Amino acid sequence: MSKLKAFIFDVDGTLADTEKDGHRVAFNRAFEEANLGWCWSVDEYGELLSITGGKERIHHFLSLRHPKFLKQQQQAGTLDDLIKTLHARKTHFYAQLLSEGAIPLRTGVKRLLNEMREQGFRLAIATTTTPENVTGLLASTLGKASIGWFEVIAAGDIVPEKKPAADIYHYVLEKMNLKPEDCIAFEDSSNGIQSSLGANLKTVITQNHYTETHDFTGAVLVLDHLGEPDNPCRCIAGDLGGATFVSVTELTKLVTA
Ligand code: XBP
Ligand code: MG
Repeated sequence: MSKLKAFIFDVDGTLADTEKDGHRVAFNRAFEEANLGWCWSVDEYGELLSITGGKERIHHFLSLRHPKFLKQQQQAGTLDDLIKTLHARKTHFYAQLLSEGAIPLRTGVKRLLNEMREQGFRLAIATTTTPENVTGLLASTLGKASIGWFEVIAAGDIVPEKKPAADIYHYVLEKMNLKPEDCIAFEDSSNGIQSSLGANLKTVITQNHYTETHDFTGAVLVLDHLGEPDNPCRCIAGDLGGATFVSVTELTKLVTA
């Protein structure tokens, strides 16, 4: 029988609502600084989120909205450098937002992480975002020491293919020498669950503004958030056994069920 040993967390959209008021704003600041005249609205950014990874997202945007500019840059051999430079500035502006405390953790995240740690569970992160975005978020919300709570922080370009590919979860499982049946993954998006299910991980979804219409077939639980004793979560799919917030007790039942 499998025994629950570890929890693996996505970051963007799962630990915190980073996209609309974080990454999107940082991209726009980088575009403005470079005088490019591009500005991603909340809705347009939602569409662009179908592509994970900031550098990949800029490339996708150019192919959709500025194909001529893209071609010129490709022919001049300057495209990769342009995207790299813009992305580095975007990471700088994102770090600034984090340090100002602009991005809080989602409901229930801090409580649940503390409970998992108190009960001796192993923790890891599997994300598409740049490594310093993860450490910056953890430091600004839970304090610098929280970076050490996670045995593995797998992020960004560390694997050949980003989500929806399963590479990042395979990487974490291998590093921690764990079997998928001994873990639960936490995700928020269709790309995220494709990645975690691709690695055979039981997956709990907490939806957000950008992902509430996504297809979460295969998730063991779909919730609006993790909940708190005084702020009940809504169970959209799966069975939380009558509980109004996610706790280790409920998660253990999901694995042994
Ligand atoms: C997150 C992402 C990230 C961020 C930006 O996807 O797609 O690209 O939007 O991060 P997931 P970078 O939550 O599925 O991991 O700009 O650092 O790439
Ligand atoms: Mg996510």
